[in-house]
Amino acid sequence: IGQVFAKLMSIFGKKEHKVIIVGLDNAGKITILYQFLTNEVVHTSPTISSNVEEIVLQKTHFFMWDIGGQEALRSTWSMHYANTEFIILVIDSTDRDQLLTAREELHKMLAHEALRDASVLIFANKQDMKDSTTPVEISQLLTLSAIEDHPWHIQGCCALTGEGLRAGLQWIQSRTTAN
Ligand code: G3D
Repeated sequence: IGQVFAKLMSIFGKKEHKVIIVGLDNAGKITILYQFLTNEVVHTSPTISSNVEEIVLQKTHFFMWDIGGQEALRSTWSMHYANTEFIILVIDSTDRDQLLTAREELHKMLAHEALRDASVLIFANKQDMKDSTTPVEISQLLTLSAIEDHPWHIQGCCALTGEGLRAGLQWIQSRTTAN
């Protein structure tokens, strides 16, 4: 059993939880989720809505979708906001052009009443690439310091190897025990 998966279970194993995973297309969401789910049977419900995927792992529900560029689909996202404890935003650190879109989407989500109690973990993914932007710089480009009413944390990672994912989950764990 993978270390990342073991960490995930130690955090989410016992109670009902809800986590939203978002990011632009190609950011690395599925790759991260696979690292979370090593060797575990998962149930995916294919049609909650056309663009939202729900992955259920024991009692934790992960809702995942692509942000950006799909105005018509936006209205379906907020259906999944209620009772969300954590939002995981995945950033492709090699794609600076997309950061502005990610920033707008993040701040828009956080302004939503139904997400008022959610904490935000940002994975600055693809740190293995030599042209990747550092987590510190991404934090500035996303204006994370302007987020005052939600706990947030940014973590560099490489979803291909799993590096950094446990550290991110560690922060989530510190939030679940803080609450
Ligand atoms: P998405 O679910 O957000 O759309 P995916 O993104 O998880 O499908 O990943 C998109 C592509 O990025 C994949 O490449 C995947 O292997 C790659 N990728 C994800 N994480 C990393 C990383 O940390 N480093 C590097 N170098 N690549 C990563 P393909 O070629 O399969 O489309």
